[in-house]
Amino acid sequence: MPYAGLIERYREYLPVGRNTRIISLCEGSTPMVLAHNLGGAIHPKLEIWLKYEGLNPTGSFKDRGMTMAITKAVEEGFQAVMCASTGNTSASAAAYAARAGIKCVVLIPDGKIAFGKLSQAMIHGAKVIQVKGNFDEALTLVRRITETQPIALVNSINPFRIQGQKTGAFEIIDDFDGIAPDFQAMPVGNAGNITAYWKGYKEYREVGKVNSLPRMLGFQAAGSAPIVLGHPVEKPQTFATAIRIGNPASWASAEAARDESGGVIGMVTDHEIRRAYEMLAATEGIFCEPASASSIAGLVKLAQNGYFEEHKPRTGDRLRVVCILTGHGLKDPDSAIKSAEEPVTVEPKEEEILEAIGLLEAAGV
Ligand code: AN7
Repeated sequence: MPYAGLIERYREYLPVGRNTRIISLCEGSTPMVLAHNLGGAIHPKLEIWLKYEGLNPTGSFKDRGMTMAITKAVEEGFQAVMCASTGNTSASAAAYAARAGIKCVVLIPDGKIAFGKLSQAMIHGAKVIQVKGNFDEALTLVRRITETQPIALVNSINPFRIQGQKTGAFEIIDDFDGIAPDFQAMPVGNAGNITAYWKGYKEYREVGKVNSLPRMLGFQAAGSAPIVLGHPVEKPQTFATAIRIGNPASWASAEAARDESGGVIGMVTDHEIRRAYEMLAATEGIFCEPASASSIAGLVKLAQNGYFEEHKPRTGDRLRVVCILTGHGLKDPDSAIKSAEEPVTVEPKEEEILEAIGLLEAAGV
């Protein structure tokens, strides 16, 4: 049978019954790409693997949680779901709700979500409401409304979201034949995903699928770094709009993941994120969205600060790092176009094209 999505793959670890109607778009089982150009350049001791979550059906890791959240909302009899979102959650919720045949309402910060994500929520038929405020304010409203209305909340405070997203950790362990990477690096926004991965790793250890656990490395954007600063950020800023979040709902469990794993939650500037974003695209052929590149930017920063010197590889002679590239670059074409060189425009003539690519003399024209 064709691949049927992550609930089928990891059914025994998920709260679904034999008769549960699974709402799936065949998410999960994403590629793990070895960053053979970038790895050594960041630090010779590192072997960096890129878990390309942008290849999920709606282009982000949110689909892992959404297949579970929508499956359970339908099972519980809900006719509508709702979320606040910096973009990807709304795209995913809209798609899975469409597939389930239920309504979806999304609250997004006015003007602060990437265009690809907005287009997804719209085309899948969600009711899109732009709030003149930030994500944190929108989430507060969604929490309040779903407490009294017959609408299921599908943000990551919904425990089924975390259940679905923990399968990312299972896949990593399965890909490496039961050996945990030394480190896992990822962006941190509302902190659901770091919570979910850590839960997944620990559960896999409990059932004997793995003996050791990775150190969790989470990265926030410097303008939106509440966990690093130790207090909420009232007006979060960053061009990586996916993680423009000032008061993460899963703050405490993100700190627990960091502390229990002996990891780090750090911050990276927009400039550092942009460099990492460009480097990944230019040297590995991997196009992720800006927020996702913060994981690479964070590794660069830790390497520069000598962080990896104090650690010994679990296996082999290099430290194995898995970077979670949470969203696809096509989500945010505006950021790519702003980052890269502008195309040239020429007349439809051979010599103009040869000149544009610097081959005019070589061609002897
Ligand atoms: C590409 O869509 O919060 O720390 O509303 O889209 O689990 O929040 C997105 C977050 C990282 C951070 N990378 O994950 C939303 C939303 C991408 C993201 C994060 C998000 P969490």
